Amino acid sequence: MLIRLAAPKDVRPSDITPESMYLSRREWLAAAGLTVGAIAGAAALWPRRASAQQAPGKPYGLQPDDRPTPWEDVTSYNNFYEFGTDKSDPAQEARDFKPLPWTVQVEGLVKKPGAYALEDFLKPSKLEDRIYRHRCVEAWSMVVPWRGIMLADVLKRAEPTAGAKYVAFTTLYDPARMPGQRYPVLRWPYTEGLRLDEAMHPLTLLVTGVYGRDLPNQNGAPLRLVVPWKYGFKGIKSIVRIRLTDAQPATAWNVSAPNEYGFYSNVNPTVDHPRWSQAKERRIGEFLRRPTLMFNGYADQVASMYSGMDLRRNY
Ligand SMILES: Nc1nc2c(c(=O)[nH]1)N[C@H]1C(S)=C(S)[C@@H](COP(=O)(O)O)O[C@H]1N2
Ligand SMILES: [Mo]
Repeated sequence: MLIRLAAPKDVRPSDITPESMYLSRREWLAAAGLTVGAIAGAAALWPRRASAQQAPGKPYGLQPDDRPTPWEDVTSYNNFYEFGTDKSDPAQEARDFKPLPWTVQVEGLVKKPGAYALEDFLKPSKLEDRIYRHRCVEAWSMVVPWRGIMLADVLKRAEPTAGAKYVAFTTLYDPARMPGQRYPVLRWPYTEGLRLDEAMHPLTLLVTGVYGRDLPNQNGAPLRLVVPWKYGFKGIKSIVRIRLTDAQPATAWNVSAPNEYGFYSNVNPTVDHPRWSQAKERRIGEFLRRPTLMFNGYADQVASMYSGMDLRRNY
């Protein structure tokens, strides 16, 4: 499906990317010695080199040959259908989106429901930098230095009642600000869900930043979910509502194509998508495809949550 949202706008003059904050002292000294002309040309190259070892954050589930994906790729190759269906659309079409002020509603089966300004929602929690693998259902992957808080922290504060079994998430619905919502590509607003134990897992993050900076709009500003052992579409962006429920919630991709996208969507190289294999993945920026790992490399931490479940049926 081809959707033209607007005439392509000029590319913004390239700002210094956040990765440049993590250049080594030697690289900074080298940079200082360069002429103005050389700096302009080299600016695009240094971040690529610097990102490999110097992204902020503690590595989680990484393999020895995993390197953080450059900032440029993380912020220009995106899925965010509210801003267009091409990978390059969100970076263009979301440029003028103003995420603040933002309100997050916590509701449903909790003792302490509430609507919070984003600052108040985040304040009691510890912000952490964590580098995670990121595997899209379309068989590409990245390694991303996220910044965020543990979803468990938010849920505990809301005090789920005994009947709470699932957590449902909803993206902002505002077609005036999210032009992709004027087209029936998915059922809007985008929704996602987790089982309560998955939501409480310490790896599950509510993300507010990438590379130590606030989330760019195209990555789901100002607040998105990241569940590193699941396909990327579980990572719902621009969240306005978190609802505790007793029944399994509807999810946008399951509603649109139930035979292709299930509720669980755990990364699983042995269960193919009906239209392609999930055995391998293309790491953005690399040429050869890599084998996909069970639970995206987080099996030690999460496999026990699914013991006794048929992962072929619960895809
Ligand atoms: N609201 C909303 N959230 C979304 C999507 C979307 O289209 N709308 N796309 C999902 C998909 S398919 C992926 S792979 C990730 C991509 O996140 P990234 O652009 O930060 O890599 O966001 C997910 N969250
Ligand atoms: Mo995806």
